[in-house]
Amino acid sequence: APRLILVLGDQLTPTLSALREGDRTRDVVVMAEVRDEATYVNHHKKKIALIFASMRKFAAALEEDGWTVAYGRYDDADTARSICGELMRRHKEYDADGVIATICGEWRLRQALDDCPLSIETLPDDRFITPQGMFRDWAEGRKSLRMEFFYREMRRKTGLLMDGDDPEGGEWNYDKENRKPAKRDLLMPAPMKHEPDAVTEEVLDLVEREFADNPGTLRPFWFATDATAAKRAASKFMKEALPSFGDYQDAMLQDEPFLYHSILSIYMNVGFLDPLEICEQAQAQYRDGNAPLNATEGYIRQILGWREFVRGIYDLEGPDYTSRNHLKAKRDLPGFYWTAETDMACMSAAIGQTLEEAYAHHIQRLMVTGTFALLAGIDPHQVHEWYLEIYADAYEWVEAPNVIGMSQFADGGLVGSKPYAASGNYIDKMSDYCRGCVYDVKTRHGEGACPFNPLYWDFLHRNRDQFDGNPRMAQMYRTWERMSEEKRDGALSSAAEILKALDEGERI
Ligand code: FAD
Ligand code: DLZ
Ligand code: SF4
Repeated sequence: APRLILVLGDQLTPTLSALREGDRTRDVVVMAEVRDEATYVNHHKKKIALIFASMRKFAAALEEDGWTVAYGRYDDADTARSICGELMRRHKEYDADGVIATICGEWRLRQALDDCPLSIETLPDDRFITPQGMFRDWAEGRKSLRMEFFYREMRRKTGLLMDGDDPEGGEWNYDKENRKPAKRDLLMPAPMKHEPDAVTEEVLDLVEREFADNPGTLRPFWFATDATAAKRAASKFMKEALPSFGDYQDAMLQDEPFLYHSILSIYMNVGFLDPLEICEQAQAQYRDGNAPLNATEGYIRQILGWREFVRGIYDLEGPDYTSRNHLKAKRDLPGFYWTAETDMACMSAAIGQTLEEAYAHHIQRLMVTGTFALLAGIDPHQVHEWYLEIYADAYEWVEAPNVIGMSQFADGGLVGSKPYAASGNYIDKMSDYCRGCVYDVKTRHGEGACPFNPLYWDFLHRNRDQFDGNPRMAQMYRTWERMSEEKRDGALSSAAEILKALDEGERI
């Protein structure tokens, strides 16, 4: 009897462990567009379109390769509601002998498959650079888990940017060179945009019909939906944008959503691009003299370091990670996260492009929408759900450590050693948003003051018992102490007004 080989929407890799284990002359690949996956949060329309179109093309490619694929379409009445339901249906249909799966990324689905009344053999997901078990071994016995030390280990293990036993150029990390504000440039690179073909158009129509009320703009839709197109996008990035990736990594510019970023997370996360190969391509650009070391090291660190590190944290911490709330933040997420209707120019830009493109780059996610939610004391679970919904690259294993951990400090400092709290000054330094804003970034409180300013002090003040002993926060508290009482009171009462306005749904 055939075995069923499960391939999920973010497992679109021909060398997936479950496919390697299967026998194409006998086994049946099961793929399905199911309600449970499409609705466990209200995904951005572009995210659903990306996944469904990519799944359909991947299934067709498998068939061309000689596989039998049992594909359940979303609008087919016979398709089950859940992955387990679909496996059960196909099990009966093919009188199958068990299921082979590659472990899924999210705890939610891992648990659903554990509860599924079928015999499922689960294989490791070796598309990550870290071998299974290595992160756990590395983490064991350490008092704190810092990305930087894990990253060095990964550099040594892979030999990426190594000069014998030493890091290339003598330093492990060139981050301090990567903090330049960007300048407008007519030759700014752009991500490769792909015309939808007939398969994608059919999916776009489906999404328009079935997910009309989901957030985000569906068209124009330009994501790659197969590995060949994704690889072309990667080559374009390596040649055109990587050389400046380092310098402008933390910069933001009005109406420039992409700057020198790669826009490759969407393709790595569905399985089209291999993270190690992408790191090797970046290294080759450096070795060939096409990209400087600070750019190449910075880029490789994001993938070899951060991406692998957060995956390890997610697996280590388990399913309750997303309900952590170390700072006990309880406020509801403001409505403008879904509409971009706010007078704060930075927030309006970051949210607006997110709704349009299902994309924002790291500093926008971290230091604009993330920092605002942190300062305003928004319930981290609501913040987590927003990020999981709204970005085309969002799966819990990568999103949650970034949101719950890095951005909202809701894990109490596991991912980051201090909260990413900052006043408007940071945004002003790294962007041109403040010039076009109704608020004044230089005013600390009172009429017309940039909301980030009083909220920043209010955040420090109300969480003092949490951070007082943190040496990385000492400077901030000393500054607060040195402020006159009048200024401190001014900041706190301005913050109270802003928070009241948020609670009452007033425009800010
Ligand atoms: P580039 O800037 O070109 O970076 C290159 C690659 O490095 C990315 O493609 C990505 O694979 C990897 N990378 C960079 N930073 C991180 C990071 N912190 N964690 C993991 N991988 C990283 N990334 C996701 O893939 N999915 C998410 O849902 C997600 N949610 C985030 C939420 C918050 C609050 C924050 C602060 C970051 C989040 N990130 C997430 C990480 C990062 O912002 C995105 O990976 C990046 O913006 C994707 O765009 P890019 O491909 O142009 O990245
Ligand atoms: C995100 C997503 C969506 C929207 N739809 C599907 C789907 O219909 N079928 C499927 O197999 N996968 C989908 N996915 C990706 C899964 O949610 C993802 O594989 C799990 O969250 C495990 O990481
Ligand atoms: Fe954002 Fe404040 Fe600058 Fe306005 S002034 S763009 S709210 S940081």
